[in-house]
Amino acid sequence: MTNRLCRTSLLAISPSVGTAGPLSESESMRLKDKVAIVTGATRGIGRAIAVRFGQEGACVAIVGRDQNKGHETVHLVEAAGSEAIFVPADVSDSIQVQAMVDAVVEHWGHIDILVNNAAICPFVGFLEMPESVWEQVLDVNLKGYFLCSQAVARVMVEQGIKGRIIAVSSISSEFGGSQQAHYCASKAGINLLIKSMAISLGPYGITCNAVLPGTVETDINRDSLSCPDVRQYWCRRAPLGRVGMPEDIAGPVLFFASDDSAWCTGSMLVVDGGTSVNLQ
Ligand code: RM4
Repeated sequence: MTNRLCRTSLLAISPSVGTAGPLSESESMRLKDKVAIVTGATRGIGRAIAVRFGQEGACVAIVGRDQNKGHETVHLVEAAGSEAIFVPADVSDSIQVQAMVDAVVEHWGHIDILVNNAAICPFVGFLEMPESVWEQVLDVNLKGYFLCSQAVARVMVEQGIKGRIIAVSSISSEFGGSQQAHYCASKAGINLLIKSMAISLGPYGITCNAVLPGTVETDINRDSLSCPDVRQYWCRRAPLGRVGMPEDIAGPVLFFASDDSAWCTGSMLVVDGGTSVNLQ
């Protein structure tokens, strides 16, 4: 009797629990029928997130500037069993961002999840850094996250959707880098942007969280990781003994996109193989 009561109350709390026994494939999909936007999804971490979301049943808008690579990601999401569209946009341009959000709403009717991921990092020393490069990095990385979040949050609030906004930040938001003062500053700004948004959007049931990756095998890091000494350095620094793969970041982002993180907002989740706790 106690057990039955327990189960009844569990079912009442969580409609997704369903019947006892193993979940069917569609029931176990954590983002079934959700609509997600992933910026910078033409490659790297963004692409891995888009594919993972597709595997979990989400319809995914692939946002980026490279049409060929964007369509490649669309096909990967489709091969994972879901729907995707490529929506070209430069996230640092408010007109293009609004057009992108309008296109997603027109296509699928609503937006449940936004993953801010599009970012650049042209490595350059502080003393040599031109003002234009500083501005470009801050525009794409920080202003881009603001513009996309604001445009998507306005739709979520208007439609009464208790959505999820996730930022791919970086451990560079907490630690400096000699060749990336602009990038570190932009990522630190992203963390406080997300925390502030968590406060503003919490009353609407919208959660805002950040994932902070360490060094990941992507195009941004390709040149530096092609140097065996640099690669070895990062592998030694990480207690888990390796650099990250884009797929290592997709799981933690999925957590913040899913109902499993219902009571998380303003959270900063470091995903770096332990690199940043290994200082001594
Ligand atoms: C990462 C991490 C790496 C850096 C890249 C660009 O998040 O901080 O060390 O090379 O960003």
